[in-house]
Amino acid sequence: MRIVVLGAGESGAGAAVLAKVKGFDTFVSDTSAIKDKYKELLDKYNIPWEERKHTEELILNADEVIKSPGIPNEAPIVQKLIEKGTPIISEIEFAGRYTDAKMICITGSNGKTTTTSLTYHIFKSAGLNVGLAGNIGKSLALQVAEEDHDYYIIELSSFQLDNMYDFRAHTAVLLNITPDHLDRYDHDFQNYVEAKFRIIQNQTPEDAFIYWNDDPVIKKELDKHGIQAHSYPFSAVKEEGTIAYVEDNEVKINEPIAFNMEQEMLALTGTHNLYNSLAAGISANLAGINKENIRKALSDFKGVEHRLEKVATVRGIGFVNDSKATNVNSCWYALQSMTTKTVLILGGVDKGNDYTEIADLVHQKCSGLVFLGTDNSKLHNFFDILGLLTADVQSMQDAVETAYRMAKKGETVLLSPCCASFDLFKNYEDRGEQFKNYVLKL
Ligand code: UMA
Ligand code: ADP
Repeated sequence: MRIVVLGAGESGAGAAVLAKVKGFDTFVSDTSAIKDKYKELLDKYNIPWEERKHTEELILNADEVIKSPGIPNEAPIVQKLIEKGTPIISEIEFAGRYTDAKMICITGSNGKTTTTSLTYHIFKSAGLNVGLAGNIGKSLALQVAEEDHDYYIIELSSFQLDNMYDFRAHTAVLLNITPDHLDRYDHDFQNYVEAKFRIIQNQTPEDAFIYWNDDPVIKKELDKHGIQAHSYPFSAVKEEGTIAYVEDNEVKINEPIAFNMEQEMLALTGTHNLYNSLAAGISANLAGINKENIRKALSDFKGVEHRLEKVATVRGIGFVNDSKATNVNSCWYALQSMTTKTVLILGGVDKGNDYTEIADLVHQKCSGLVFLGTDNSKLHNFFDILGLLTADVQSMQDAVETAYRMAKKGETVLLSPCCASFDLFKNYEDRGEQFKNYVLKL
């Protein structure tokens, strides 16, 4: 049987290794130059590959194709495969066939990486044999091929969920659904919602479905989807049906084993991180990890870089890096978690943002705004009416120095841009790194 893998990045290279190890006639094709580290991996396993092209004769004869998540269905080669009726699956679907490990899968529009990392931290700290995989940057397939874990904590993007059919998540976590990636879903939000809900397909009554009870989109969809798994809804406060929440400053999880801890002991702050901590805590509770271990890990987690990351305090002014806030909703949560007056640095490539969502919080919490982008006109049009101190900058060095001058002692400078970074930076990591470097030079 011939398996062709499209794309030779993290996902494709891992899938190819697993296919080869399982004895398939395997071929890898990529339209760009393949990175050296993936070439070396493919060569180590004697897997034939091609780069800078998709040769139809070598691809259309596949019995099954594993498509990397970054390749859209509109790609001509994918269209030809669809016409031919060749099964196209994702790397996660393929890897799921070759492991009996318990799969804890996490999706949502915001909070995936944080919740996945935190869940992994709890399992790892409790001494379980656990792997971290998926959209977080590590292919599941390579780990299934080369390692042997009892549990996998897997971050799933909607792109990965798109080509999943028989895969079963033992624990599925759905954090929230807000518009994102609509360019890949015919600009129809419902298509994106359906992709997210694929996380619960094939679940049985022995499985668990953990979700945020207050998400209007999730609530609306629940009835449609015939939930088979046992449900574990959570929310910030006790509500009808919720099994995890905060009451009297205590985090409580009632099922399957009663768990409680002081809210102020949670390492991650802000309402959004309460949700992430609850979702991770329920997943750990379900795996039978004892209360002491869950409490300890929820309180000593170091956080994930570029997500509300405390950088330093310089002459009484705090600096927080939230460069991963590439949409308005994530900036809303960042501002909401601020406990002091804030100078907000925002701007970049606007994906059709509506800033109305953060207007009240900006008005309440901000003492100044620094617009960081090549074109700040939309920001001026929206925020100037608030009459706050504002400044325009086009480099991170200027942004940090300007915000530092604007902020008073006891205030916080927050980088939470609401926008993608590609106008002035390589990516959000580069933006966050530069922010931290210039803060440390103050
Ligand atoms: N390519 C083709 N033919 C095409 C188009 C692209 O061969 O027609 C090739 C590209 O040249 C490239 C490869 O396909 O070499 C790209 O594959 P990819 O974009 O799927 O990237 P991978 O390195 O395989 O990483 C993917 C995920 N990337 C995306 O979904 C865009 C990684 O998520 C994930 O960690 C990895 O699989 C392992 O599971 C990253 C991501 O940015 C973190 N995700 C998006 C996000 O978080 O917003 C969804
Ligand atoms: P993802 O992997 O889904 O992009 P991250 O954990 O990387 O999510 O967080 C992305 C951004 O969203 C960060 O700026 C973070 O502060 C914010 N965020 C984290 N968790 C949530 C949540 N549960 N709801 C809304 N925003 C969140």
